[in-house]
Amino acid sequence: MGTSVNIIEGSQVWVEDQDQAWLDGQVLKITGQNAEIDCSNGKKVTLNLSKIYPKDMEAPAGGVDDMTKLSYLHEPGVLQNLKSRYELNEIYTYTGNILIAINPFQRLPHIYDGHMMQQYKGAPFGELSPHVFAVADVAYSRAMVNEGKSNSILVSGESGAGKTETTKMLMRYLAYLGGRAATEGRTVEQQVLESNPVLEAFGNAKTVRNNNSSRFGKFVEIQFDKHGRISGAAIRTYLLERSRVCQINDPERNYHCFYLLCAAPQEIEKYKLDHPKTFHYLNQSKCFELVGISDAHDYLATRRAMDIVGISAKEQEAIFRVVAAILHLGNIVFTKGKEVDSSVPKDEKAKFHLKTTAELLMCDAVALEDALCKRVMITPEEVIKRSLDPQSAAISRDGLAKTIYSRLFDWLVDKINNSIGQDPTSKCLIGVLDIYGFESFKTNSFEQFCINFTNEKLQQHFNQHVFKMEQEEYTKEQIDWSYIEFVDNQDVLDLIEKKPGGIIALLDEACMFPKSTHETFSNKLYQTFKSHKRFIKPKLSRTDFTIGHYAGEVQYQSDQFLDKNKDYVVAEHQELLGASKCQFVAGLFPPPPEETSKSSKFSSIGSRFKLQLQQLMETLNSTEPHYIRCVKPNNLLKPAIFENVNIMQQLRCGGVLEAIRISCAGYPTRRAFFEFINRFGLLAPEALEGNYDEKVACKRIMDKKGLKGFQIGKTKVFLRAGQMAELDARRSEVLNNAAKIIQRRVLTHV
Ligand code: AD9
Ligand code: MG
Repeated sequence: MGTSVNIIEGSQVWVEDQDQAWLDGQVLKITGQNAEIDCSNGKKVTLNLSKIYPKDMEAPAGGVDDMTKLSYLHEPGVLQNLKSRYELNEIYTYTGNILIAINPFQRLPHIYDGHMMQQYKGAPFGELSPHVFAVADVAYSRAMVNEGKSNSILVSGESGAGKTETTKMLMRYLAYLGGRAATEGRTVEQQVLESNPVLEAFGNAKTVRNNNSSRFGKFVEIQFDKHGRISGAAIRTYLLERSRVCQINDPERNYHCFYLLCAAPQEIEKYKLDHPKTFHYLNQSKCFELVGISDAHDYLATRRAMDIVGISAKEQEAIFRVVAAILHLGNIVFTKGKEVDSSVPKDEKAKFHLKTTAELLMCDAVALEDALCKRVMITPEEVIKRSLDPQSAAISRDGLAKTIYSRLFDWLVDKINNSIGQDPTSKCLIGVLDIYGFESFKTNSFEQFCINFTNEKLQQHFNQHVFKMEQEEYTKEQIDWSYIEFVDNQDVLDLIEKKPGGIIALLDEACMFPKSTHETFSNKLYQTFKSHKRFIKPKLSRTDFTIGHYAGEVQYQSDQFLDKNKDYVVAEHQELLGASKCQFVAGLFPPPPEETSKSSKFSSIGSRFKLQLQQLMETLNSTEPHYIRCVKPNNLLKPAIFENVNIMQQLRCGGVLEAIRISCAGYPTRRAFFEFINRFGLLAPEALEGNYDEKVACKRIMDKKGLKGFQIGKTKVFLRAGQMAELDARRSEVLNNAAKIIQRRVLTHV
């Protein structure tokens, strides 16, 4: 994107800066390829011309609502534009068809109210200020006009960037467009909307990045009938974080539902509950309450939402009974038993929790203890019951808690889907995707691996789409353009998902082979991908591996990969709960399907996830996509703080810069003929004499200035990156000279 020919002494420019990402300043002196710059913060720096970018001095103070309107499409220009808009609480900006949304971290007045919805309804795209409603409106009208072509809205961004809030806004707007006049009873759109609080109560938790972080991915498909009314919906969820149920870090929280239940006075006695600090699954962190949130209030709100989505009172009772049972289960602490390597509940308290858990799950207490503390071993000769030591018993207990919880979550999703109902005749669908963004932490495990895999998939989809849109614009203007290269991430995807031989396949192999450890698994990776461009073996570790993702390198710790990839339920647990006297609990543990062969029994989280993603991509590929990129302006979760470096990084990861790069590789700046002539006519006044043809005049201006590679379309001039800046530089020379001449004249007259 760099252009330097147009930078002269006195030019206003942007220079790269470690702390601020970009600093503005003025060029003092140019010596050869180096420029000395006086930065606005007082710093003086000398940099190679290729490292500095011209600053657009004519950019409007409040920014432009679409990046493609920027004269200079480069990183600092993009950042400056977002910043000046954010200062005015303009949180939405387009980059062509992509909507960038910067989290305001405060309720902005009126921007989502009924009046706003009314305004956006049917308004041509781009006529009103950028908004989520505008994106939803395009999706809806395209879907309705173009019957048979589904639309999807893909919302992405890092944790806390505002994906879920944005998704809810989109759903509200679609419900408004496709809703019926208020009638008695539940309507489909009401059910669709109320599915959100239910899923959030069970699938969201406070993390350090977001007080209401979704710990699962979600694709909601809203179906419309031929009159444009919502007629059904389907919710698909992805990869709920299971480990959180029994392990949390300070100052995070477990899933909201646990705290909601402990705060409900009417339930405490029934389920023998107490303050969250008395439960092991909750007290590993000292955070119990959330500022500004009443768990007791949210409990009632969740129950109301459950009513609306069609979960019966009896089912609700069972759901919360299971939630309580998980809390009690976590408090069953083990100690060594009489025999070697055996375990028993530690004390009276542990026995109380064991008994309570069994009561709530309606299963036999002795059978529960056995299921936790013993394992049945089947050898060719006999069947023996082996005892587990206290540590293994605790692992067994946590495994049970995770299985129950994730099945409960899946049950809720199924129930909501069944109760809302599908419209098999619907030809018009709008899908909304709210899925975790790229993650790179200090330690990265299997979850990050899956999440980043998802993002690679979506990134490929995004690139291909942006690319296609560019091409379409060029075709429309009938200009020829040769194929422009863009960075394809197919090589990373192959590394991860190729069958056979990709990381997921190798992981599955390792999981099937009883003697594997994470060491043998890592070694296998090192051998296999020794010369893979995207795979790196870190120097200081013998089991970590690094993947060069499109958004940056991530180093993964392999030690829990095998365990986390294995997807099986301990047979004893299955048997115990399958026999529960509570129909609801037993229903969560249906008898496993008859095994046909040993190998078909093996199922892994990684492979299942890969399959789910494949299906998602197939769905998305059959839709017309719309993209919303959410950006988190700071890590303090506070309004009005705009952290340059942080935001730049997200624009990079979200592919916004890549989209800009793709566009820069072609003809990033377009100007209608008359606009172009108004601005640059003075560079070739002779071209504008008499009755001139606009098209010819534009070409003459360009030719006179010796510019090459541009294109003249049907209505617009298409400029290569940097050409606009160059024309501007020539233009200011002309203006300066004119000013000097006038000045001289004035002086000589005095
Ligand atoms: V995560 O990956 O699920 O951890 P999200 O979903 O991207 O994350 P979320 O939508 O939950 O983030 O937004 C985080 C918080 O930012 C919300 O709880 C709000 O307090 C705040 N937020 C986000 N968007 C808006 C908005 N448009 N207006 C006001 C907002 N506040
Ligand atoms: Mg979320």
